[in-house]
Amino acid sequence: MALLPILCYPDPKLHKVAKPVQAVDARVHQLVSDMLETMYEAKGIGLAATQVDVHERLIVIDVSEDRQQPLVLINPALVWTSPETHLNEEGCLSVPGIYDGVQRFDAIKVTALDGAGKSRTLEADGMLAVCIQHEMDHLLGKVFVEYLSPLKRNRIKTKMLKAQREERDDKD
Ligand code: K1U
Ligand code: ZN
Repeated sequence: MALLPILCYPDPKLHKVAKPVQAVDARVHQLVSDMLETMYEAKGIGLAATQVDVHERLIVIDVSEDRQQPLVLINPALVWTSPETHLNEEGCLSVPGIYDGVQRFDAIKVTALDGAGKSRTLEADGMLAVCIQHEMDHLLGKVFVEYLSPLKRNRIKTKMLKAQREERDDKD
């Protein structure tokens, strides 16, 4: 197992579009294991492969209270969305310390391969539905701040760059 570095906004690599996973083999099992360890260590409820600079369609999620119910979605596809949407407070491990509202579908249906490569259909609502939509956006190269106004986004970009500069300077 290994902790993977998480890309931070506005890293341009966060905007790469992920390609389908070709085979759920030993390499993918290792990646899933490393991503779960990274997500739990960062206290996140989800993580997309894009965020660890792997541009393949793979996400891990755990929205459970006990943090013992990992969900692995490989090559996820949205097959149904509810007509209703609502505004949700979101955060992102790639944009630390920033939380804002994003409009998401209330309920969704997703098909994907699980960690064993088996085909699954998942119906989700609540936090799970929000998290799946947030992670699937990452696979398309979209970060949640892109739903915000250009003014807010530019402020966030400036704040992130300043924090990254200060972190680099502290290391020197
Ligand atoms: O993709 C990520 O960076 C993970 C992200 C997932 C997410 C959180 C909230 C709404 C949608 C998707 C996080 O886990 S951010 C950290 C976190 O644990 C959290 C933040 C706000 C609300 C709930 C959890
Ligand atoms: Zn995120």
